[in-house]
Amino acid sequence: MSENTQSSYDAGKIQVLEGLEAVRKRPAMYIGGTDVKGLHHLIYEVVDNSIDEALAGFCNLISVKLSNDGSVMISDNGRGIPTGIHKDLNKSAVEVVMTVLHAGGKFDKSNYKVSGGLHGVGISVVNALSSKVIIEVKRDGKIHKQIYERGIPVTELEIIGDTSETGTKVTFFPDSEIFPDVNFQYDIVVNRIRELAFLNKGIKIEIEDERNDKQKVFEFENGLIDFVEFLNKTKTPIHDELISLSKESNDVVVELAMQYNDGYNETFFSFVNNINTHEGGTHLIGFRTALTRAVNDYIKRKKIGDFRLTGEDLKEGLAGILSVKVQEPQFEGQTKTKLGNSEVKGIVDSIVSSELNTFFEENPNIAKIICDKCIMSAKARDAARKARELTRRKSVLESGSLPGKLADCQEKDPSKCELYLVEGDSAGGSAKQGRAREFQAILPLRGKIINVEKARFDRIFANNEITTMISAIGGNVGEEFDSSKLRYHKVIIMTDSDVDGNHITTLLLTFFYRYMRPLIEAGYLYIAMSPLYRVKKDKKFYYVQDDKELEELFNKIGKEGYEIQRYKGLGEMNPDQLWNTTMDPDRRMIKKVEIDDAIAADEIFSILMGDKVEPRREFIFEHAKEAKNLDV
Ligand code: 0RA
Repeated sequence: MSENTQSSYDAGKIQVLEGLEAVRKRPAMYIGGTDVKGLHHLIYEVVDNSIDEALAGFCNLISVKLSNDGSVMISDNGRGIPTGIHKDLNKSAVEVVMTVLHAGGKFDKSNYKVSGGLHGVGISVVNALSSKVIIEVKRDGKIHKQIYERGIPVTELEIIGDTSETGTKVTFFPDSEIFPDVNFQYDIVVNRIRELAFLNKGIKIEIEDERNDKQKVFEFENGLIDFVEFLNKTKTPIHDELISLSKESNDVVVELAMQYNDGYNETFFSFVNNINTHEGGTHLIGFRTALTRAVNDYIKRKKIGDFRLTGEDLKEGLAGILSVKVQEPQFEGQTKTKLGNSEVKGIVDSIVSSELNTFFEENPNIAKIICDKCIMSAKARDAARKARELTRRKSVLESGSLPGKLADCQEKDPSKCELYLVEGDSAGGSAKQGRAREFQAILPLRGKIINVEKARFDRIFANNEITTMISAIGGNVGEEFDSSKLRYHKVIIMTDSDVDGNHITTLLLTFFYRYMRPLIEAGYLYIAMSPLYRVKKDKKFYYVQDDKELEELFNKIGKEGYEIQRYKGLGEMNPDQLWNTTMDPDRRMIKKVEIDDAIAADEIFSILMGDKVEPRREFIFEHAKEAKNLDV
């Protein structure tokens, strides 16, 4: 090795170490965080590389295995990472991919890389954040293997056998020095892998969980069409044939599948380069513009009536997926899930417009069904608006006055204020007496809360409990939601821990999910965990949430000389007890409501609260162990 090569080699080595060290110091910058989400991101990062290989046309099988020893193995039948020495960096291409940040593009720039745009940082980040990685490459007739620890190679790239196959296999152990919890959850991985299989038709993706002996295989011949059928599985479609298209223009691939159902909610998800664009963006605007215009034009052309529909009118009962693939996506927004590329709007608009016009002309029956549905939605919206205007004076919603049932707090700064939504008058009374009135407000809910999954907004907003809640919380609902008008930054659902209580909690969660989702996304919605038992021993009180905790307490304090009280409901607690157990910020347990996976959440709410019985039975059967108290 010449002196010159030696020094550039060392320089390269130092750069690699600095790069990997940076990843270990600030993992959040590369994978978003070290929570459960960040942990699972490691799997997606590797799988994305295999998906890229498949999209380039060289791979059609990807396997993921969650193993007993805590590792994850991801293998594919692609070309295999090149094993030859990279001239500039003086090491094998495998080692470059494994140790250099953003090495992906260093090989063939011609490659059409679309997956993994969100973080898209590459396998080197997974390597840096794993206590150990084993990589095996089958290529050029040989099996090559190398081992890394915390990003640093501990063996050479060795040839360990012969093979006639090609492919890449990555096995990694997430580093417990980085991740507080290194337990992978089968359901989370399954949901993402299913989604990837829907979005990239023809790729077979297998998952196996050795720890619980579970496995699944996903392969969808019809891609997005299968995806929309999956979304509508828990609903009742109003036309048989789906609308679908797949077109490319100016290097942007646009794919769409949609189908209306008889429900009132929209179940529409948009993706850019396989990433769920929760915050929407130019592609979604292009789609909505085209859909609204196509339906309005059809209504006019066929003289169906004198209506001018808005984008809102077209959402009712719409299930669909819009998936675009863009060469250089610009992600914006708070969570970097909003597409910013302005050129994409026009491209999607023009493709969707021309395809929809053709579809409507060729399928007049379906076109008519969709127009009728949207017109009905527009009429209901119009009637609701007129009714509101007539009763404006009386309406709590618009008068700006607060509901009489609300016991408000003294503090006015929303970031310091809490609102307890309390089941029943008796618990409401105790909560009003027991609370810290400076910053805690109480709203007792006594009437029936409407099931928003089965009603249109006109009926929903005629429901007393719903309107009082909306005016107490401030910030409005739906399209008009404005977080700057919220009166509390903690809204805490407090119900009994029994069947009725769980039912009310689910009804409230469904309402917040469908009509105030930004409140959940901001992390402002909580569930209070009230205790089931109070144990008294040696003049000390212990509050425990369930039987398991009770067992643990007995292990600690012994099983003799104690008194035990089982709480039947919140109403049985006196104001002091309620404060001590469930409301005192220093002692209470509250659970933040989070939606990690909007598609799974939609499925759960429509299963639990929708009107199809069969999926509900299946769901309860599958989840019976986790949710003994689930009442539907
Ligand atoms: C660099 C270059 C080539 C393929 C890959 C990387 C590659 C990476 C991964 C990661 C997981 N599976 C993968 N499969 C392939 C192109 C190789 C060539 O030109 O033959």
